[in-house]
Amino acid sequence: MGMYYQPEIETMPREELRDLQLDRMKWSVKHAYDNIDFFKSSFDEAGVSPEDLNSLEDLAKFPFVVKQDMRDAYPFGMFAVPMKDVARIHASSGTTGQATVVGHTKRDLKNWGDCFARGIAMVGGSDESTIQVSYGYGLFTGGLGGHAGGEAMGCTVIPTSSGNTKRQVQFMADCDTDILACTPSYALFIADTAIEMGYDPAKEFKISGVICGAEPASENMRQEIADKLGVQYCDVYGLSEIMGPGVAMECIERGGLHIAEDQFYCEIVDPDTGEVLPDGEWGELVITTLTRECSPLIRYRTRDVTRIIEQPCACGRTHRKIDRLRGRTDDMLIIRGVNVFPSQIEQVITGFPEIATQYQIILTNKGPLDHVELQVETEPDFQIDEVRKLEDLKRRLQAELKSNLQVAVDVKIVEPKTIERSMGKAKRVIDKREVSA
Ligand code: DLL
Repeated sequence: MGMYYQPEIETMPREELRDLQLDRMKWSVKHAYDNIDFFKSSFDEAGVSPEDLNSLEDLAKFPFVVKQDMRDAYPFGMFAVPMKDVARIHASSGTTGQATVVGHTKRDLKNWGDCFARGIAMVGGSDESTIQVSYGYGLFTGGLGGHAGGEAMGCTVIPTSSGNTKRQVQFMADCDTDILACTPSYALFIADTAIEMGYDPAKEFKISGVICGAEPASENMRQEIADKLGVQYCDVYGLSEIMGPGVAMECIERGGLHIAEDQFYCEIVDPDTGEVLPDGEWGELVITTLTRECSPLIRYRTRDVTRIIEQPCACGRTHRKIDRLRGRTDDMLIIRGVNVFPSQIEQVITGFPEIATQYQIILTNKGPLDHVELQVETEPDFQIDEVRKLEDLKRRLQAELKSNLQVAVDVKIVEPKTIERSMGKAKRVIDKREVSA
């Protein structure tokens, strides 16, 4: 077992950890009930009160809170502390509807930094490491979350934020970056840019770890990033409503992300019935914050699909893991009645060495029938002008997609670098379907 950032918490015996969780959960539930009107009315309506919580399992008696509830409370209706104690606010992008605002006290920010710092330790980082934070800074939680983690660990932090990709590469090369934190799509873009600039980052750069999250990445995409940069890949999960990056992070053993269980209690529920599912079953992740002062959330429905993995981890950490995220219940595409996650499409295309990892799905409909176009790029060394080879590639890819997804996909192969690159979360799906009356 290596050196950990907070070993006394991360390797706590499970019984002790559960006791700690229950104490904190009692505090959090009461804190929410006493200080936030929404929780008072929602608990009252469901006929439960904070006194009904006597075991961790009792939490299932409490009602859920969803994103819309937070929107309705915009901007500060769900804050449990007076404004003078609010050190910072963040907001979700709000591309669909009203943004949601989340507040953090000083202590909330400290806990957040500590959570992210555990991930830095998971990729072998220490106070001697240099971390380059290439998540966007601002209302999005990636930049400042990664930044807080680097500072908590005592790293040298390079706050490049996202954008200006050649300069990102230059900093990595010149400042001996050890750890890069950014979205997987941006990590790949940075790696490709470095290669284009004539570097072999896996050999020439000091970098040894990436902390990537904010969007799903297929196994092959992770492998491509790890190979091109020559790094250990740590998947980091989080969401602005609950905190930001650092809710769960992946250690060197892989096979799932350790939940920061001293800070968050996770349940998996059936997305349709809301019933709590046993460990190991796939369903929707529901999170309860255990320590948050400004924006406590009791049973927040994330819409993210995963499962809990309970076997002990060889790294020594006792915090349970969630499996890598499959996608969101609301990202799931229903194409001709079939459920399809964009990540399934990604998994298929990354199995074709001739095809680059960038892709875009364009959905249209003619009458009642959905039409799916998948745009993919060839790798730069593929002879795209050889028509027969191209036709053959297209046919094989279409067949593979059809057998994996059970849906016909119209593949359009385009030249390298045609599809727009993302410096944050990639936009994989363009849905132009008109809803029929
Ligand atoms: O994306 C926070 C974050 C920043 C996480 C940087 C990791 C790294 P939001 O913008 O609120 O917050 O989006 C949260 O992104 O509900 C998931 O659907 C998705 N997501 C986050 N991390 C992962 C991951 C940030 N590791 C939403 N794998 C979440 C897959 C992820 N999806």
